[in-house]
Amino acid sequence: MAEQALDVRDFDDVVDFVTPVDNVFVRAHLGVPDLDLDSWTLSVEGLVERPFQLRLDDVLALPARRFTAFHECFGNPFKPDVPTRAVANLVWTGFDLAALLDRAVPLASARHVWFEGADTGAFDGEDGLSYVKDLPLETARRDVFLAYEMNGEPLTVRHGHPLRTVVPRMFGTNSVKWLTRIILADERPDHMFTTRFYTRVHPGEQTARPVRSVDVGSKILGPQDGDQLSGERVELVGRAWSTCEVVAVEVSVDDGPWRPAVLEPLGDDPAWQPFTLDLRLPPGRHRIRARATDRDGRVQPPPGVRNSIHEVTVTVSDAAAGA
Ligand SMILES: Nc1nc2c(c(=O)[nH]1)N[C@H]1C(S)=C(S)[C@@H](COP(=O)(O)O)O[C@H]1N2
Ligand SMILES: [Mo]
Repeated sequence: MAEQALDVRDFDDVVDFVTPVDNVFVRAHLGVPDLDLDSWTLSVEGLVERPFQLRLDDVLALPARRFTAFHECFGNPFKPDVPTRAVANLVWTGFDLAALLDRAVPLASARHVWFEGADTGAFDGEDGLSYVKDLPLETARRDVFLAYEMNGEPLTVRHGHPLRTVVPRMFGTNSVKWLTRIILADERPDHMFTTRFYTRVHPGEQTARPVRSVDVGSKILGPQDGDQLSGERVELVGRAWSTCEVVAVEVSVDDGPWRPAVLEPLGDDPAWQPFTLDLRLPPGRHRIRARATDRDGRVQPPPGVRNSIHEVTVTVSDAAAGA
């Protein structure tokens, strides 16, 4: 039951720089809520001098900004080491959380910001849950964005209508959909999605940390796994992303040497970076792998880890011989 609710819809990868809304993965652990927009409010409460509530019109009237950011799911919380490679790149419109914090005026005792969505239900045997995430106050002030549009259109119901958080360069689990409450507190919430799931122990560490900053990653979007190709000349196309700029993507065919792909530099926005490489593949089956390295020196690891090197297997038909 709970696992069913994880993937509400399959998605097909496309090579577009901005992922069309219909091709974006959907995650809803408690199901998709049915909201009444007339009564919807966003409240800012807890350890603040001036708690307040906003209606949708108030939200839409705030000064807006827009940017492009990649959006990546951490993966199945029950299988944190298994790659799911659910990633998209989206244009978000909205405003910074900082504007709301300035208006509410956090008390000196406020250390954490909790974000709660309107969806409620059961997960992993516990009923009556809501979806809650949290960030340290300073991180939230710097990084959290509140979005009401995806790709220039109002958020669809599945993607969090009318308002969600977006936290660029953090895993999608931190971006709370159907947002209704922002709570300032002096401690972290002990909750299904904050301290039980979506935590991990990093190599060389003993204690689990919440799943926040993304790992370095890359994905081959063309050709796709299982493709039958009719020509020997193949343009490999993919995308790479990390918490900082990806400085190299290397490609290996059939266990051959790693060759550098042509990689676009990171622009002003926290978007993903396209890479391409022209390949010549003789007829037969071929395994193509891509491996990204970021400016901090992090490299995509071998299989067994959620962000392991991405590989696809394609077949070039015999008819292509001599083409
Ligand atoms: N309220 C709420 N927000 C949520 C979730 C959820 O189940 N409920 N799932 C999270 C997870 S795990 C991910 S990856 C992203 C997915 O956003 P999307 O469905 O718009 O792609 O939403 C996050 N925000
Ligand atoms: Mo996720």
